[in-house]
Amino acid sequence: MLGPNDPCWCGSGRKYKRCHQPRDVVADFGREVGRLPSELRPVRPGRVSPRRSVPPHIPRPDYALRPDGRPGPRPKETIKTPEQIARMRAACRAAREVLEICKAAVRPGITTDELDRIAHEAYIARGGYPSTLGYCGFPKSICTSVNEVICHGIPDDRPLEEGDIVNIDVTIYLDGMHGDCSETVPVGRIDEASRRLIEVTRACLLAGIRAVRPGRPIRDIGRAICAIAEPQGYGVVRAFVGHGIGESFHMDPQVPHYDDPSATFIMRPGQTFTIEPMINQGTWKHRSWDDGWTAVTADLKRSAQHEHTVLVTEDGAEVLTAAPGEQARFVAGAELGERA
Ligand code: EYL
Ligand code: CO
Repeated sequence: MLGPNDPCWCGSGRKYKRCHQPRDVVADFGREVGRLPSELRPVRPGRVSPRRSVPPHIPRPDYALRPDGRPGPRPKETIKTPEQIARMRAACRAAREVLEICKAAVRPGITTDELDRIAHEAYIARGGYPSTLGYCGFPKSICTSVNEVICHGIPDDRPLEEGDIVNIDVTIYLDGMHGDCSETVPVGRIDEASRRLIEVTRACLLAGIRAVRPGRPIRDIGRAICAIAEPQGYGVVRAFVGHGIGESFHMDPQVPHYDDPSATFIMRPGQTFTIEPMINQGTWKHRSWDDGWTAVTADLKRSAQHEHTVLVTEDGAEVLTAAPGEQARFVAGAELGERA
């Protein structure tokens, strides 16, 4: 428990009483009486339910067989064969199905732990393993990131409230491949600023996908995302990046969502990676909860994220985790009238 004269938790270097304490006192009171609108109340860690089991007939990724949850050596090859791409398509389609099932269950009053249970059963029904379960020790089958939580929120007993926003991040391991996608969705009616945040984040993901083109550096993706977010005053998270994905949950390349001059990796047909911009209403800086997993915005303003797994094609990108009715094939430059 912080005393008034301790340094503030936000890292400003100021005394707590001169910094975030007044706001925290109001927020804690509002939480108790349940009257402050949810956009003014910080999320607090809840109770995490016991680990769910996965039937023995479901094949597991290597890390799920180790006590520390650490993955073994990752493949160096980033270009997938047609046979691997076919298995990626199936895993990504299944991930999308699980995400749609979770989204349909979101309503005021449901706990994020209940969403985790729904997801857990949906993975197993498809013959898949929940990739996050045990990954580096992560305790649950999805990530649920509410309001100012940027990513890696752990499902717990907190009921979702009208006015919240929640990101649900689903990854399945199916037939030897991981497929990864997430969306931030509203809980009931939300305020206009949150609605705009979600919309801008979607535009950022789309801009990132449109920047995928063989022969180009992966830096193009983050540059395109920043060009949408920053002029409108939003912060683009730097600490968490998209990642190559396939037989490994996490492999080369890294996919920054900001304009990173060191992101010189050249995109080639057959590569698969995630694009998963995290966009903040305020600062791009983050803090971590004591649980060691949950990342929140340093100013406690809200954060949204949308994530797809994409395949680099001969002329652009294929979105492997596209929702039903969502555009899946992108030809780079086509919207500019260029030749493919
Ligand atoms: C587990 C491991 C630190 C996730 C993703 C959960 C969290 C924090 C270490 C990637 C890597 C989700 O869904 C993901 N990317 O889109 N690790 C992940 N963990 C974890
Ligand atoms: Co993910």
